[in-house]
Amino acid sequence: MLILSVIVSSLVLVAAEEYTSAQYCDKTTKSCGNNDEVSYGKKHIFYDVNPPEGFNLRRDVYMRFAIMLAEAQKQGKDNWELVLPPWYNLYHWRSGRRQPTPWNKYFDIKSLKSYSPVVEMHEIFSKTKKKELEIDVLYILENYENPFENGVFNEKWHVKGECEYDGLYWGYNNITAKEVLCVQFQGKVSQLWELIALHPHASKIMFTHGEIPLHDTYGTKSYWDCRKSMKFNKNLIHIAKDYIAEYLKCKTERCATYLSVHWRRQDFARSRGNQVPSIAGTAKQIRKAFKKLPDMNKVFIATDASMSEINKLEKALTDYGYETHFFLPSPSIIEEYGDGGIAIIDQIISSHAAYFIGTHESTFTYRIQEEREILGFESSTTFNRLCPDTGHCEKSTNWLIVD
Ligand SMILES: Nc1nc2c(ncn2[C@@H]2O[C@H](COP(=O)(O)OP(=O)(O)O)[C@@H](O)[C@H]2O)c(=O)[nH]1
Ligand SMILES: *[C@@H]1O[C@H](CO)[C@@H](O)[C@H](O)[C@H]1NC(C)=O
Ligand SMILES: [Mg+2]
Repeated sequence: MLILSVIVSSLVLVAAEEYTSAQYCDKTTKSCGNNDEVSYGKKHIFYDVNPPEGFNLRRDVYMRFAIMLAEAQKQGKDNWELVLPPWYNLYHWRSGRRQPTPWNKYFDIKSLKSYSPVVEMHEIFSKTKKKELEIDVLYILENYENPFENGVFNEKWHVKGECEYDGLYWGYNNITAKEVLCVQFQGKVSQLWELIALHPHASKIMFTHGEIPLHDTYGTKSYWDCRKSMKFNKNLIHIAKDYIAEYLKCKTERCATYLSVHWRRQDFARSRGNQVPSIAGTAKQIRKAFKKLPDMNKVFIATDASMSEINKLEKALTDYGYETHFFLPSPSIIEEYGDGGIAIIDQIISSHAAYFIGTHESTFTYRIQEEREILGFESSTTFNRLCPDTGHCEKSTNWLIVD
């Protein structure tokens, strides 16, 4: 009994000590604890995403973390910053950009920062005195084998123990982790604070598989506030607007001169063949939409299709009498912005069209629809989809903006 109480009280003491030193670390701008580098009083959350996931799902994962940090900040927890994971080796990006790319290439960082405490990786590097950046704790998130135990989805997590990280640290070979833990996780992203609290000394915590934690709330005001802050890099906006003015003859935010289509092909055409239309079927559906838009005959197609598919669709639409446009980047734009930038330009041009038709269940399409909600388009011009040639065609969900 006596022994037990001694153990308990010394545990309490240790915990108290940890608490004070953590407090001290937060306030100082110099080195603290066992951490021999300048941390300017901030702690950092890093994350990465399952490698095969594309750009637009990653934008959604960003929002989960950005909202988590912004909400914490509102509640006075203001010592954490989110490190923007550089873009590296994306599965769909075949040309250009083999180096880890910072977020400012694609987004307006000032605008991101106006919503949530985010920093670029190079800001962290520039404050790191050592040759390597050391993550204190790296959590490898895993799904539970059975998310519906006893038929219910409960929020929970379970640290399985130490394990190995075989990821790429966003393409950098000078990042390491002191401790790597595998943890099963299901539920909302804010539940990650519980994992963070297990390591009061840690100032750099990383999560892999950032796509596993879910939005705390989807489609609420915080969701849209965050979404509105995700403005694109100004140069990309300029390129898109110049194109719209020159080829689509529009100089306003909500154009009345063209219809746009997100025609998702590649892996969608291969693995969801019965959910996407044929080339002829696509042209027919565009013709049907034009019937509702008298006096309009310009169509802009955003697509990841091959050149031969593009030529076939263009021919079919031209035969119907429509003026058909695709954004064909110059070599210098490809060099400067790569496939990621070109995809964003396609998205911006699609966003401003009088009428939009997207691809079912494509996050690329979802992001265009959100942009159109922000621009104030009538939702009937936005939540339209290409249907398969035959069979059932489920209606698009209308994700309406909340101001
Ligand atoms: N330029 C361009 N690229 C596209 C288009 N559609 C898809 N892609 C590329 O394919 C990727 C698809 O992945 P993701 O963004 O996750 O969207 P999802 O797979 O359609 O949900 C995009 O990030 C682009 O790199 C398009 O219309 N234009
Ligand atoms: C790690 O490598 C990258 C790319 O070479 C470099 O920009 C960065 O400064 C390095 N980080 C550190 C802490 O030395
Ligand atoms: Mg995808």
